[in-house]
Parts: sequence; structure tokens; C-alpha cells
Amino acid sequence: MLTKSQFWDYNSYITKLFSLKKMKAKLEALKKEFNDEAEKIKSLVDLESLENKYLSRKSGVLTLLMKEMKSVPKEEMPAVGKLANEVKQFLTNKLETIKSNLGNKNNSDTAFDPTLPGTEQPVGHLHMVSQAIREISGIFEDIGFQRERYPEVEWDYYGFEALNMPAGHPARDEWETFFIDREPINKKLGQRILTPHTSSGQVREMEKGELPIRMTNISKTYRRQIDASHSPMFHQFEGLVIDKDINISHLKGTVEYFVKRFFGEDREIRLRPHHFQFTEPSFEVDISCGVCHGKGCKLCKEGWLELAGAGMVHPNVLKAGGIDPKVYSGFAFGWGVERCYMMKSGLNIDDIRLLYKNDLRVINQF
Ligand code: FA5
Repeated sequence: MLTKSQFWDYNSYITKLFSLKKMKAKLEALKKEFNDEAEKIKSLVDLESLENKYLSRKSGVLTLLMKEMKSVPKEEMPAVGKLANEVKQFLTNKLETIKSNLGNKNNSDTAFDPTLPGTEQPVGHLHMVSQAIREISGIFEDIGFQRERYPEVEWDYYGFEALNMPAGHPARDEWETFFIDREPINKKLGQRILTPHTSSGQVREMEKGELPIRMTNISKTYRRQIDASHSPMFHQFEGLVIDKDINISHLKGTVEYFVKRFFGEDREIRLRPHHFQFTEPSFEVDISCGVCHGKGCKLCKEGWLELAGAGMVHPNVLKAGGIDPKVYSGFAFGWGVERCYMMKSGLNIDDIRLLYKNDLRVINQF
């Protein structure tokens, strides 16, 4: 039989023993429960709420449990304290590991923070040659020209023959043509070529049989040439007007109108006599240099830059298109789109090949 004091000592011993065991069991259970939940974490948001649940300073599960440690006997306190710290360390390490794993996955879905400003997407723009083509079309549309489209893979007939350059004519050499067929494959149309100029659209337009004509033909053209001012693929724009009583002053007025709109009011034009088989008389069109304004400089040498060919449509070409040259007359001109763009005031592009190198450092400037 225990004495009263022995009973109280024993009773307090048992109580303390139980509270110590209970504390250890609770810490182990907490660790296991936390671990199970941690294994299921898939996002930083979930991770944050897990951390709050267990470690929040006021209401974290571990924080509350540690407050219960007061019930543990003093002499057992260091052992329980040590265990509690180990559990806390385990929790903290685990949270850190999950966090860095989620970060490494760089999972934008899980890392999504709706409060952050959006990422600005790069916006592209039209290539400068396309910009120039649009501008040129618009300028001519304003005075009643309609844009037509003709094949880039063209027949010899439309590129040369119908333009008063029969087979074997030496004038053809100037067009440095790429041929698709070695020999003619069609009796009338000859062999296929990559069209070397937009003038190949002239007779095609006339063949439609609709008069008067006021058209532009802007297209890719091809020649066996390459240097700072020549590209094997380049663009030309052609103007063709056929009506009654058309004369050189109409040609000059139209060219002048285009130059002032595209290059600026301060630019002048000059028609220099030249020879084309398909126009008579023929001219080369020069514009006053945008750098020295006609005085002469390193770029232009003598104050003028050559940009186009032009002239009054040759009677033989009208005939090839089924038009009576005694009733109708017309003018035509053909310009290089790239050359025009390069000569636009303020743009210092000194090599045509820069336009086609696809170097974004160049393209993004325009
Ligand atoms: C012609 O091609 C004639 N068809 C123009 C014409 C049309 C004359 C209508 C009369 C009536 P030319 O070969 O000069 O002409 O070329 C015209 C323009 O195209 C040149 O002034 C130049 O600006 C451009 N050009 C010619 N070859 C190239 C090339 N390889 N690279 C870039 N631009 C070129």
C-alpha cells in the first residue's frame, strides 16, 4: 500500500510520463501528416498555404503544438525541445526543396501571378519594300490608275517579241534574262522566262481590249545581276496609259506628280533621251539628288540620279496589242521599287542587298 505522498509522487510521474509520450507521438504524427501533404504539392500557391498551415506564427499546427510543451516535465523538456526543433527543421527543409523544384520546372502555369503586368509581345511590321509598294500603289490610285497583276514566269513573247524585240535582237541582251526553257516550247509564245521587267504586262493589258488604259503593274522582276545597286530579284512598277491624244506632256506631268508625292516637293525631274525598243521617243528619268539637291556630291556625282525608263508607246507595240496607232497613243514608264525606296529623303541605304539580307538590325529601323 502506497502512502499518500508516495501516491502523489507516483501519480505526477505517470501524468508526466504520459504527456511526454503524447508529445513525442503528436510530433511524429504531425511530421508524417505534413510529409503526406507535401508530396502532393504541385504549385507555389499550394506550397504557400501548406507553409501557413504548419508554420504560421499565430496559428500554425506546429506552433500550437510547441505551446503544449509546457505540460512536459522539466527534465524531459530538452529532449522534447530537440525533437520539436528537428521536426521544424524537417518541415522547413522540405518546403525549401519543393520550392526550388517548382522553380526549376519553370512551370508558368504554377508560377502564374495575376497581379504582375503582362509581357509585351513583339509586333512585326511590313518589310520596307512592301511599304514602298503600298505607298506607290496609293499615289497612282489617287489619279485613277488601277493596279493589275501579271505572271512572274512569263513567255518570251510578252517579255520581248511583242515589245518590238524579235528573236536574236541585240537589245534583248540588256535584260540579262533567266530562262526556264532552253528552247521555245510554243510556236507563238516561245520559251518561258523569269520576267526581267514589268513591261511584259503592257501587251497583256492591251489584249484585254478595254480602252482607255490607265494601269500600274508592280511585281517581282529577275535579272542576272548582283552588286551594290543591282539585285537578281527586285521589284519594278510600270505605268501604262493609252488613250486618244496622249502626248509627252502627260508623261512628264505624271512622272513629276509621282516624284513630288513620293520623294518630296523639293525634288526635280529630268527626262534624258535614251533608247528602248518598245517606246519612241524614249527617255531615262533622273531625279535631283536628295543629298546635294542638284549641286553634285559623292553619291550622285553630277546632281542627278537615274531611276526609271519611260517613253511614248511604240506603234508596233500598240499593234501587237490590237490597238490602232493612228487612233490611239500612249506613254509608259518603269521604275525600280528598291532604288526609289533607297533614294527617299533621309534614308541612307547605300547597298540594295541590305534590303534582302533579313538582318533584323537593319529591317527594324524602317
Ligand atoms: C526597263 O526595265 C524598262 N522596262 C523600263 C521602261 C518601261 C522603259 C516602260 C520604257 C517604258 P531598265 O532596264 O532601265 O528599264 O530598268 C528600269 C529600272 O529598274 C532601273 O532604272 C532601275 O531602277 C531598276 N533596275 C533595273 N535592274 C535592276 C536590278 N538588277 N536591281 C535593282 N533594280 C534594277
